[in-house]
Parts: sequence; structure tokens; C-alpha cells
Amino acid sequence: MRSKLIQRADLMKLASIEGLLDRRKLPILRIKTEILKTMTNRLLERGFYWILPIMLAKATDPLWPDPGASIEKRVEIEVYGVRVKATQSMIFQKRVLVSLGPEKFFIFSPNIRIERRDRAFTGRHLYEFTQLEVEIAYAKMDDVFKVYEDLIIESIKAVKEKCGEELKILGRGELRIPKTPFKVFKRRELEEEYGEDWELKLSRDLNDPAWVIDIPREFYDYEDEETGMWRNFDLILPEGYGEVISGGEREYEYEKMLRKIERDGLRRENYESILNLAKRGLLKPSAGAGLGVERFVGYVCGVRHVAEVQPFPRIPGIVSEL
Ligand code: ASN
Repeated sequence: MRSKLIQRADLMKLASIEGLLDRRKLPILRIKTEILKTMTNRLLERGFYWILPIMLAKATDPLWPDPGASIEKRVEIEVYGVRVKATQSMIFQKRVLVSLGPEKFFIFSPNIRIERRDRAFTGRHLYEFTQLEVEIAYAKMDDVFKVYEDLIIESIKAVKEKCGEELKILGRGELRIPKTPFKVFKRRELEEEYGEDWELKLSRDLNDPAWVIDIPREFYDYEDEETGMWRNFDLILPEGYGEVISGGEREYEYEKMLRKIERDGLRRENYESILNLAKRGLLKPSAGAGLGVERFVGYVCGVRHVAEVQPFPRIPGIVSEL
């Protein structure tokens, strides 16, 4: 499905009210409901707190440096005389909360990321989407792998069991239930095999989702300064659907975070809360991640464009009335 080229006219239709009349829309929304229900229930059964999201704050995820980032504009407004940013991810709120509040929780967190307009045609980008964010105190990468592997397997099982008719309408009757544990690849080895754009090439070669570890990016992910290895990861879906989860173990030491903030050319005054906590020894080590809800549902449904899973599509460059 993914191999067909997406035309601008298709995207315009998808983004308009006509998109809601498409016969695939209702089955997709039914499957999305089943996935959200299954994931929420699994996390609640495991004792995770359910936290609701925030949308405006002085600090948000810089999304920098990140090899995958392509933000055309950052949304900032003034409220009560203070400049605030629209949430790009709740990473800093997650780090503070996991240190001072519940030690494991999840959030369905809406993110606004104004992607470059040429990203409309990747089939994988949106300018508003939702992450299923998780953060766990004192956890390691493996603990986070297990949480998301369970959510993925159980929700695919539930969809196959309860939404057989919908999968048939979508031509997705053959959807595989992946085997666990998922394979783990090292980013450096993938670069040798596939070159810089390993993400999509690997994705096309996979039959089941697979983890990729050690990806240089934002300062908050843990970096082993001796080996230069990053204790972070992405989960790559098969069939060209690409990355669906990003996460990692986190930095928690004051001096090291300061060094990395400077190295990345970021303004330290944007990160005072988390730096202060670290300085006082109150920032707990943790690990966590976020799953792109629309991307995952899109994979299960076999969509051509991830916006098909949104009732009100947010396709880069196309702004509709609703
Ligand atoms: N949600 C991601 C994480 O937990 C961060 C991101 O979206 N950039 O690591």
C-alpha cells in the first residue's frame, strides 16, 4: 500500500469533510477505539497512574538535535504577559513528575509540531498528533521494551479478535501478531548496512517491529560518555511505516546535563526546573518513551497516509476549517 505515490489532490480530499465520508473511515475509527481501550486497560492493570496532558508551558521539548526533526515553525504565544510554547512533547513534565510524583504513569499527550510542508507526502507526518507517553522511575531500556511490546501484541490480538469485519473492509485480514521479544538492532551497524536513511530501508525489510538502540539526539537521553553510546531507542514498524516509538533511559546528573545543553547550543534558562531538581539530587533516574498513536493505528489499518486515522486530519501544509 505504501509504495503508491500520494498526490496532492488525494491529500486535499482527505483533509476536507469529504474524508469523513470515505467508507474506510468508520472501520478505522472502530479499530482505533479498540486499540486505545486495550492499551489503557493494560497500563491501568499494571498500576500506572493516568495523567492528563498540558498544552502550554515555558519549556517544551527542543526536538534538537534530532536527525529526524524538520520543524518549520515553533508555536509560541503570550499568556498573562509570559511567552509560552505549544507542547512538542511532555518530556520535561514527565521527568519532573516521575521524580516528585507517581513513579510510573502514562499520558495521551497531544503534540503540535509544525513539520515542513513537503512532509505531507511521506505518509507519516502530521502537524498535530498524539503520543502515548510512559515514564517509569529507575527503569532501564528493557523494562520499557516489555511495556510497549505487551501493548502492541495485546492490541493487535484484540483488533483481530473483535474487529475482523473492519480489517476485511480495509484489506488487512492477514495482519500478523508479532513475536516477542522484538529484535534489537544497533544504529551503527544499520548505518554500515543501509547508510544514513536506515530507518525506511530497515522498515521495508522487516516482518515484525524491531528496536534500534543508540541514537544521538536530545540532551535528556542518557549517554555513556566513555563509549559514546546512547541508551535510547526507536521502534521501527515493518512495511515502510517507519518509526512509531522513541524513548530512552534519561540523564539525571546536573553537571552532565549542563554540559550537554551547552554542547547542543540550547539556552539553559529554558530548563531551570529540571536543572534545579538535578542540582538538589531530586531528579530520579528513569526511562520512558512515547508511541505515536496515529502511526500505530495507521499500521494496523494499513493506511496510505497516517492522516486517514484522524477524523480532522492535520496534514503538513494543509489547514482546513475544522
Ligand atoms: N516522547 C519521547 C520520549 O519519551 C520524546 C519525544 O517525543 N521527542 O523520549
